[in-house]
Amino acid sequence: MNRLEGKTAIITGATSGIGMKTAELFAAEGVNLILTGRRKERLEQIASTLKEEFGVGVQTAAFDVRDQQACKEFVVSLSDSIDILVNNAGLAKGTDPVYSATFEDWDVMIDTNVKGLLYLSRLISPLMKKRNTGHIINVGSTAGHESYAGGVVYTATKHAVKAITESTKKDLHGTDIRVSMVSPGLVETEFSEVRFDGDKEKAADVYKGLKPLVAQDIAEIIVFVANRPAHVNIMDTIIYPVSQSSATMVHRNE
Ligand code: NDP
Ligand code: 8X3
Repeated sequence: MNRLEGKTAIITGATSGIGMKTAELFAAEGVNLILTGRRKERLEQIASTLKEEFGVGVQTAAFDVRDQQACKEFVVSLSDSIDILVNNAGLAKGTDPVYSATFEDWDVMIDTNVKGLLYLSRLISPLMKKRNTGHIINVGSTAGHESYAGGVVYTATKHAVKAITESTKKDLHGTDIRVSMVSPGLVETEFSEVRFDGDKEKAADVYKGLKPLVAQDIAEIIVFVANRPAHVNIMDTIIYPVSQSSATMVHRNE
């Protein structure tokens, strides 16, 4: 049953990977979209494709979620009521240990994955509260359930997303607003290229010898979570590829 038709969703980080695929699957369900990310041209291209293919409304807003003022201006500019906020924008930078990682990488991850997600939640949740309806879906990670060497700050940010999701649910206790999290393992997107500063070979090695998840696998879960009956609040879903059993247990064919 499609309960999503005619709803309006904001997706952060819709220029690639999980966010872009979620936009497509929502559009196929008749959801009107507000797509965000920093790469303006990509956003415009994606919007025009989705409008043409699915006949839904698609607006775009290019801004950096780390910029609190830009987040505020974005929310003030909204003309439609927001039914769904998918807090997906995020990234990892590097795999260096605590004793040699760069402060810059830490700032980027904390400012994007934690503060950016918080800014949007802080700004959109009052609008949902006023209407007593809405759904905030945060993209966490298996790294929010388990820490690993080389992920001191990335795993910390995703543990924070888990805490934020749970506290947000509790802050909105007694309202009809739903709060969920989706926690993927290894998904082949631009994620590893970003993590390794554009080093394609290093990025490809992450998925070598296994069949990783793809963006579609996670987008389908996000749509499923959003499409439950109004009284059903899925708190979290953990999704691994079958060849992964933990952050470090990854079975690879030689
Ligand atoms: P991608 O790199 O393909 O997509 C990341 C998206 O986030 C892009 O659209 C990017 O847009 C956006 N983004 C990054 N930084 C900012 C910023 N400062 N302001 C606005 N937008 C930003 O990776 P994924 O699709 O894999 O990642 C999506 C989410 O999924 C992230 O939160 C990631 O942590 C999480 N995740 C990914 C996993 C994986 O293995 N791939 C596993 C578990 C979780 P732009 O560059 O245009 O700004
Ligand atoms: C991304 C998955 O294992 O690279 O969140 O941390 S992992």
